[in-house]
Amino acid sequence: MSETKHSPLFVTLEGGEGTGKSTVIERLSNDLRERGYDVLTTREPGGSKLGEQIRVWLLHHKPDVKVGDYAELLLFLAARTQHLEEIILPALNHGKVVLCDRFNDSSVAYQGAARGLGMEAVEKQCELACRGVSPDITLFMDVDPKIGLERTRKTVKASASEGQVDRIESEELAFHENVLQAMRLLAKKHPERIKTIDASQPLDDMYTHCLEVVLDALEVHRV
Ligand code: Z5A
Repeated sequence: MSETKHSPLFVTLEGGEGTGKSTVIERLSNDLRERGYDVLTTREPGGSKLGEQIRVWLLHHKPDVKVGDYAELLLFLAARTQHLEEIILPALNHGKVVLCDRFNDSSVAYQGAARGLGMEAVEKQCELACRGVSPDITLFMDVDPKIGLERTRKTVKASASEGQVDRIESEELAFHENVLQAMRLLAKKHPERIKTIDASQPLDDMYTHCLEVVLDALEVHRV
């Protein structure tokens, strides 16, 4: 539908491991393209070439390479700044719908809350790194981490090409519970932006809710 004009929309998906973010992004991108939207899908850490290199340092580096908590935050933010400048902002400037798997809320929940660097302090650093750019809408996939981690482990086992569990994923359950509580706090703090999705529902029901939220947001941002 090349004639269709629509405004850019920056959508992020947030939540713990195995909460369905990648699955929802893939389905959303297909459905939105069928409806004539120009869609870019991307992820964090990653997105740009530099970001993908940083992803390896952060998630899959050798066990003898130490990454302190603050270094970890700065690496996520370095990847994000590059991702924003090189990929996300140009796509938005071309009027695309950008669907991004994780963004600032992950840093606030994982590094700010679960690593203990402070949620507000990390929120401020994220604002600086992104020069105030923020998603238009965020789908927060809310489910008990035990369920999410179990789903991920099953997926990894079923996939011959995937490696092992990554460095952050292998943190103990309490860490992932802290992440969930922090994301719930963020959803309360930013109710206009962050929409909570019950990710314990069957996949199709969960997806239907996500699609409704995004279509509503597209309607609100319509040219
Ligand atoms: N991190 C950070 O610390 N700070 C930051 O600033 C940023 C990230 C940006 C990135 O991991 C790690 O980096 C992450 C946070 C940290 N670590 N942790 N933990 P990643 O990119 O490798 O992976 P992920 O983002 O955490 O998620 P994932 O493993 O890719 O899962 P997902 O995308 O949310 O879920 P999925 O792959 O779509 O679904 C998993 C399986 O569950 C799959 O088989 C689905 O079919 C199934 N599924 C999904 N939903 C359902 C429902 N509702 N019912 C039944 N089955 C379902």
